[in-house]
Amino acid sequence: MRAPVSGTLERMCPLDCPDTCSLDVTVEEGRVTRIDGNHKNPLTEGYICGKVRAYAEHVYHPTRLLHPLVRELGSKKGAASFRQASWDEALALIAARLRSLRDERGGESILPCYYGGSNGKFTQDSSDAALFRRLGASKMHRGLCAAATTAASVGLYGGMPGIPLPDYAHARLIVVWGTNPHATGIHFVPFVRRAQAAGAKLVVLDPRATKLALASDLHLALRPGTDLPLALALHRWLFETGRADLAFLARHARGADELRRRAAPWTIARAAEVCGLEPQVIERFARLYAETSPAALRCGWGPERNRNGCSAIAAILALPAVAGKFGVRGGGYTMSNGRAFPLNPVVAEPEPATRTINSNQLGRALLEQRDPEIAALFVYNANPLATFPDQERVRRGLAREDLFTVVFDQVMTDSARFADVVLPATTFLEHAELRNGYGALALQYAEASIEPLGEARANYAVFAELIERLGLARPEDDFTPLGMLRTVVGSDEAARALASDGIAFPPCGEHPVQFVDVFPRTSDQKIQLVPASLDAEGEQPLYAYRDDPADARHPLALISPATEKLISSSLGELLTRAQPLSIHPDDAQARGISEGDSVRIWNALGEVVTHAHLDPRLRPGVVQMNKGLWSHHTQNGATANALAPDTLTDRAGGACFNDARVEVARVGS
Ligand SMILES: Nc1nc2c(c(=O)[nH]1)N[C@H]1C(S)=C(S)[C@@H](COP(=O)(O)OP(=O)(O)OC[C@H]3O[C@@H](n4cnc5c(=O)[nH]c(N)nc54)[C@H](O)[C@@H]3O)O[C@H]1N2
Ligand SMILES: Nc1nc2c(c(=O)[nH]1)N[C@H]1C(S)=C(S)[C@@H](COP(=O)(O)OP(=O)(O)OC[C@H]3O[C@@H](n4cnc5c(=O)[nH]c(N)nc54)[C@H](O)[C@@H]3O)O[C@H]1N2
Ligand code: SF4
Ligand SMILES: [Mo]
Repeated sequence: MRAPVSGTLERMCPLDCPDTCSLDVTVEEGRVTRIDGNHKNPLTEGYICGKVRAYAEHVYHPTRLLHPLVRELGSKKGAASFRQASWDEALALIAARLRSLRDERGGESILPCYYGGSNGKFTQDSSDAALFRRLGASKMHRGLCAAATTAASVGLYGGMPGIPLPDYAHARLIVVWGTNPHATGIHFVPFVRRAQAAGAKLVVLDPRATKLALASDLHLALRPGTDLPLALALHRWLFETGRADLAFLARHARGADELRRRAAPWTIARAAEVCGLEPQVIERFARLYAETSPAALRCGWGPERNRNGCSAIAAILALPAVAGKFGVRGGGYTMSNGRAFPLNPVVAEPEPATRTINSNQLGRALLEQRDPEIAALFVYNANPLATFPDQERVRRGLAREDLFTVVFDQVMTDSARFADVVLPATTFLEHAELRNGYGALALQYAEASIEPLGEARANYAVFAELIERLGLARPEDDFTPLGMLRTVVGSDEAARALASDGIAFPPCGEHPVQFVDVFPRTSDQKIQLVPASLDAEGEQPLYAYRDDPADARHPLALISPATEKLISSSLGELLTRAQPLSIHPDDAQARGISEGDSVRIWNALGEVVTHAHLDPRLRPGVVQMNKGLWSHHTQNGATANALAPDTLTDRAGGACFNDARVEVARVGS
């Protein structure tokens, strides 16, 4: 199917963002000239973020990969010294290497490396999954993001749809817990404002004074990683003061007594000390939450990115149950809405019983894994050097001369520089995609807006061709967009409707009320406040608090939240200015650091050199460098990820980026 040459096309944005905007893409003579929001997905309300309005700059950027590339003979890994190759040569080379490794060392010597947050159903877990399953490759656990939040929300509620974001306008109290929607999901902000205009109160829990925190009635600037004791103290207080909704719990939940027992050690005074807050502030929050309805809790991903991540999210999501906040419009919680649609996977064949490597420990796996050693790494839908923890270890792993690395991407990323073969990928404007929102309650299908640039190809086509070349094709395979659409939605009729309308809403409708229209999708439709499987999984029981990892030599907590300029590391080529370390003026003064000074930030894992920005909105003791930075953003090419440990959350194998503990000094002092 050829893309139209001119016109304004109804499309959607599949980038890793809760909002999944519906777009108007204007194409003139085969070139994208304008991208804006429309109203098709109601959450979009006709506007979009600056990143996607300017997305054509990414599509047509000079660093865009337009042809396959093969590493120059004799050049060093990481030197980015490539020669242009044909698709036929590149794919023949890859297929030959994958085949010989599978035959000689076993399929587990091959590791696919992806996260796929900006990819929909067509470009992640489609023909790529079929290829790697049929090769018997090692599997990758997607631990980078949402592993802990998913385990907690599925464990407690079976992935029940959350409060639709527009329904926050009906709340009398909004709790924004560890998310910064001004950067990470802008369409939520107006609903908060509308509620506030109608008299609702706003509470924000974040170590930084975000824009929403500055506009809030109560800001709890807790220490990073201490959400768990705070939430447990709220539970204890609710039970102790007779404000727990025992009738609701008896009817709709299991494990309330056990949760109460596990929360018992956490008095407000003790939590206040651990969280670094005044006890009165926590008590004020507790009262406000207990006494106000409807109360809506928007939980973000900030609380999951540390050693207590999974327990913390579970304890937070248990609050509306214990406080009896469900059953009214604007009451309950929202985490991810990614499970609102019952959808089939593109590839249903079972995963082989091969080993699983956690993406958070990629560097360690590349350097230390044996029996068999990882001999081929196939990177796509990810930029591991920029986004995975323990960057120096990842770098040493990618620098292995005996590792065969393929990087399939749209632009020359830091990771792609380490490849043996680079493959050029299409952007969402050049391929078809099907995307299920994780904030928006909508499923959207969009065809390509323009022809692929240069020789760029879509994931589904490239992996399907590798399947063919390796002789792994099966008669039932259909990795064409319409074939995959049919598989995912389950019938020709539903596929035709989606292909012509471009959008569908979930069976629960656009405005479900929790415990009226939607219920827990657990086996008995009850909330599991202490899910047995989660409880059994960790080294310690669920809700056991693990202490701050700081030591005397590394006293500062380094957090790396999202910036409005990037999506994870995507679009990093467009951000050309150096990026700072943000530090509180008190912490700066104690170290003789002034605005703009070059500073060294280090711990046992690595070191970053960049300039300092003094920011009084940070909690003292907390420093910040944004997530997703590239090597060109700092003076020594290292980023926050060089300081992020490859340790895991208490269960679910999640990332602990915000457990980085560091010291900072002025360069030259
Ligand atoms: N512009 C833009 N939008 C994005 C992204 C992006 O990179 N750029 N990324 C997308 C992706 S992949 C995701 S997962 C989402 C993430 O969306 P958010 O949940 O908003 O994620 P973060 O920016 O990582 O963190 C949110 C807030 O948590 C705070 N925080 C850090 N540690 C803690 C803690 O221990 N407890 C509490 N309570 N707060 C803490 C941070 O200061 C930050 O303000 O956004 C998506 N949207
Ligand atoms: N320090 C720190 N690091 C973090 C985090 C943090 O909080 N702190 N948070 C993490 C989070 S929330 C996430 S989700 C991860 C994300 O980590 P990654 O998944 O690595 O995310 P991106 O940086 O967006 O990388 C996606 C890459 O895939 C490419 N790509 C996009 N679409 C396609 C396609 O169709 N085909 C192919 N072949 N390539 C494509 C993009 O160009 C981009 O280079 O990062 C994590 N990294
Ligand atoms: S990144 Fe988010 S806000 Fe921006 S266009 Fe895409 S879905 Fe909308
Ligand atoms: Mo993420």
